[in-house]
Amino acid sequence: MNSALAGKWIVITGASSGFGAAAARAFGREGARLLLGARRRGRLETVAGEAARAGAAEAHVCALDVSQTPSVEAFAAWIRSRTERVDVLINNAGGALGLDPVATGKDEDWETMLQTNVLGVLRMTRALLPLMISTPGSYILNIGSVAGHTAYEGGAAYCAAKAGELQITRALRLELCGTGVRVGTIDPGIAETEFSLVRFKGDTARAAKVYEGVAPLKAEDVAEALVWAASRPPHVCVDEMILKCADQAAPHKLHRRPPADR
Ligand code: NDP
Ligand code: 8X3
Repeated sequence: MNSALAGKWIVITGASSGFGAAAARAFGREGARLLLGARRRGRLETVAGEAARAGAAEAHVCALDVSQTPSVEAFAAWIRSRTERVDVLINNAGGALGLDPVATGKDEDWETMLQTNVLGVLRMTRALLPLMISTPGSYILNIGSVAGHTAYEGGAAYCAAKAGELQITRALRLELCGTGVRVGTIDPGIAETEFSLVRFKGDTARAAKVYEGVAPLKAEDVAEALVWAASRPPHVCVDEMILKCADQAAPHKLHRRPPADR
């Protein structure tokens, strides 16, 4: 157990699957207190149980839709009813919808991507900032993506959203310098979670093809990076971290093993 995180209050958005769920289990192993949000409450309860069994001091869940301001405000009120401090906020909720070129892109996909990945981060941060400014050494950790650094075909809205997340992180870092609140972004490359299943709207075969022949990041790899960043001493801020699997040198440069070598 890393005593730096024992008993700390950790808020994780999008904790019902993927990176968020793995982070809940990983911070649980450190003995932290967890406040978990996402839309699928049943899945959240399962994750909270796993985190508690892993060693979390406390693990609580609340339904949250980061694309809706009233939902974010209600989530923040629920947090304030449980604690006067937030040590770490992990803005992880988000994802991609579709891989259409701009010419055939759909309004509803673009709107959802910008609502969750961009406005969700702004709303959640605004709602919890008072609790973080009053907590010495607190840390806002956003989940970006290599897509925020490098564009790819079919990714215009998602890449724009993650580039937006990166610039929000940078602006906040400047705004909060001197308050003691740290701000950083962890930007992963290809990782096997429900991300592609969501992007391709339940098409399991298309989602599986994304990872064919590569050894992608696991959700646990990203969770370990979050735990490492969050457990640095208060004078250290991990501003920006890009994390890719060895098989991915750039979004387009993926080493795929031939079937015989898998
Ligand atoms: P998952 O689809 O497994 O997890 C996404 C999480 O976000 C779920 O818990 C989902 O919960 C939650 N979520 C989505 N929309 C909302 C919403 N409106 N309000 C609240 N919660 C929401 O994918 P990942 O774990 O991979 O994705 C996590 C983050 O990592 C995302 O921001 C994604 O863009 C980013 N990312 C993913 C990469 C990858 O290759 N997997 C690489 C780089 C970044 P629910 O549906 O229950 O609301
Ligand atoms: C997810 C990684 O490369 O599919 O953010 O956009 S990628």
